[in-house]
Amino acid sequence: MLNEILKKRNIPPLKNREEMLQILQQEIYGYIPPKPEGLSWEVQKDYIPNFCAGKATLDRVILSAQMPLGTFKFPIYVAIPTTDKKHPFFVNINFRDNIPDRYLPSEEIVDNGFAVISFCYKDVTDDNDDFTDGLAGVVYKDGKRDSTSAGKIAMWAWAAQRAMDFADTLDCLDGDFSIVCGHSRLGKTALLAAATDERFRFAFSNNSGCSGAAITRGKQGERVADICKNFPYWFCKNYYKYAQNEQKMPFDQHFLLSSIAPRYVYVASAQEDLWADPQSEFLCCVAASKAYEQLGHKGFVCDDILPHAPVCYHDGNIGYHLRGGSHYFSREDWKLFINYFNRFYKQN
Ligand code: GTR
Repeated sequence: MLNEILKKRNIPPLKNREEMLQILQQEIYGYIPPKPEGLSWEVQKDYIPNFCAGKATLDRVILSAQMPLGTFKFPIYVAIPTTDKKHPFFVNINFRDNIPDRYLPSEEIVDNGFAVISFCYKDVTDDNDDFTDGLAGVVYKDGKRDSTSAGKIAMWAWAAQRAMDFADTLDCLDGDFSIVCGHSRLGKTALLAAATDERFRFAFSNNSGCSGAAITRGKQGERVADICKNFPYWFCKNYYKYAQNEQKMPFDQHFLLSSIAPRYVYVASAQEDLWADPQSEFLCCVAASKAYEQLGHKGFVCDDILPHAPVCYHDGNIGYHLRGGSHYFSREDWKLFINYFNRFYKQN
């Protein structure tokens, strides 16, 4: 049944990872800015003393990246459980710099044994069409970009990769169990960060929808024309040509999930989030499964029916859940992802 539904969507066949990454960057997000020529940092220890009743430490770390047109600095927040072991960890791209935040239940996460490195996306570059602000200012001369230059999503993804550079230097973190995550526009960002950086072992995208984890062709709610009208600066300029012209896209969003294979990718949907379209997010998992199977892994293991909340598919390297309720990064999403993660943690 699912194959029949997908066939009607008329999505292009998968290609090899390198080709898909080129297409995704060239046609949707723009090329991620270059790695910095140098990265240094300054640690502000115990930024919040007695964090989580003393179960963790919280430092604020200012990263300084040397970029083509100057040095760019932004803060990250590093919460590490005080237990003496190597911790799996999240790199969380957040809407705000609150710690904890309504989308980031730090104490529950720490209680489950994870460290969390988070940053506020607007500390990287503003969520608007100003390409002179923050990171954009040290990448583009006078804010001018061409058809394949990074949009803002690619810049936020770059920042997640710099947070990973810092994580790589910490002995108390278990580099084999890193997760990049975000919600909505930042869920799209988390997927792109993982697709283009193999150091992320897991990607967890919550309600990422259009131009994220949802198949575009035949989608309900937001389409390329909507997102390019409302948020053109999230993408490269090439993407605009597909507004009202999606059949011409030489890709669909299953390229994004497939570029993460054989690493783990988790797609979380919400029943009432029709703008994101849970069914199209689910179908994207189905369509990406082949990339995993070709690499000898379990891809997406699900029943041959469209999902109804509540449902979890946690058996394969692609995980999925559909919960009740609306567009939100809820504790339930975190809990279900952690259940999924724990099935694979330390197994290999
Ligand atoms: C919406 C946008 C979505 C989603 C969301 C968000 O307005 O249409 O694609 O990303 O914003 O990030 O909250």
